[in-house]
Amino acid sequence: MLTIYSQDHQKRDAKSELSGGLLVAPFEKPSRMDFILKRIEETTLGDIISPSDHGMGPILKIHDADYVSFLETCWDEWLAAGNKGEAIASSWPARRMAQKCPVDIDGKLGYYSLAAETSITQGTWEAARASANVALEGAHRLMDEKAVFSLCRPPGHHAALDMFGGYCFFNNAALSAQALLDQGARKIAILDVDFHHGNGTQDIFYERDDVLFVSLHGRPEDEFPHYLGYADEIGKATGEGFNLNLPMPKGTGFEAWRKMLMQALQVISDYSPDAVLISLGTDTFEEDPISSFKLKSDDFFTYGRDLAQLNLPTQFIMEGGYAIDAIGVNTVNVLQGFESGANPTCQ
Ligand code: FKS
Ligand code: ZN
Repeated sequence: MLTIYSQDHQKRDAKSELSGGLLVAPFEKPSRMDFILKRIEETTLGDIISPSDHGMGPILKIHDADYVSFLETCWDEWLAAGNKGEAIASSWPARRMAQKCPVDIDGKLGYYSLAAETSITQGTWEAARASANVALEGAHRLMDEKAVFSLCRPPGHHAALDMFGGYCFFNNAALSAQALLDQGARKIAILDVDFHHGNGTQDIFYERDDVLFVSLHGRPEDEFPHYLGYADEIGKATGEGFNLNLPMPKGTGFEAWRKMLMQALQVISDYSPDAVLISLGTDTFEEDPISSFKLKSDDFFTYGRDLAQLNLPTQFIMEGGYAIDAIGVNTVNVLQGFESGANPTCQ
């Protein structure tokens, strides 16, 4: 399988994440990519290529222009205001307050974010742009390849039209889905298997029927992003019936998870899309430090093979996964499982 990767992700190297009342070293760190790359090389999964620059056009089809310029200038504005640490939001336009974007950088940070754990730092913009290019290059390559792996970092599925947070800035899966439609696809399915609900992806396509969004995740009663991901969110207007949430309780193991996956695959198959995008987070692993499902390393291979049953052009887009020692094996297991299912003779 072809992998697309840019080392520019390293420019996102935040020092602080607000967690448990402390500023800790971020879980979403550059070395995650090193472990995945090492495993790709060990297993000779296939070539690794760099993306070309797809420009701002595709990004502006998904994200609000003022939000995009906020991301570009945030760090400089934060410094210009005399701040010493990383840019972190600390107030929000909550219920019954005006939903107007302020001029002050503290006000803007809250206006354009959904959570406080994610700081904006020098280099975040460049890394987010590179990650978007990795996704967009994958969409482009899917014209000739049966399957591609966009090794995106920073991740994307929490990012919405005009919001960052949950370590995400641009919604890489949404960018790719839109690019595929613009290349001539009629319908795209996005299957989000990250432990966390892909609130951004859901929100972006909520009123559309040309992108089906299906997500398996920790239920919002228990888990981040807390305020979206319920089973009764089924889409709206033209999009009604094209959003499926499959929330699961803490402690969910592979057997129960796989039953939900089968349901997801049936719905996707009935939709008969031209391609499927997998928002691939491997934070469903039993040892993940911030999640609560119980998948084991072998389970990732098994479900990778299940995904091949769809028999569709497939783009894997990297999202979360924080058990650093196992992230390479778990992630590549999905890809190898997929290949074993796509070519049953080369097991
Ligand atoms: C733990 C609080 C965790 C933030 C969780 C962010 C998850 C990000 C992700 C992505 F794929 F986007 F990277 N709060 N006490 O894994 O969904
Ligand atoms: Zn996650």
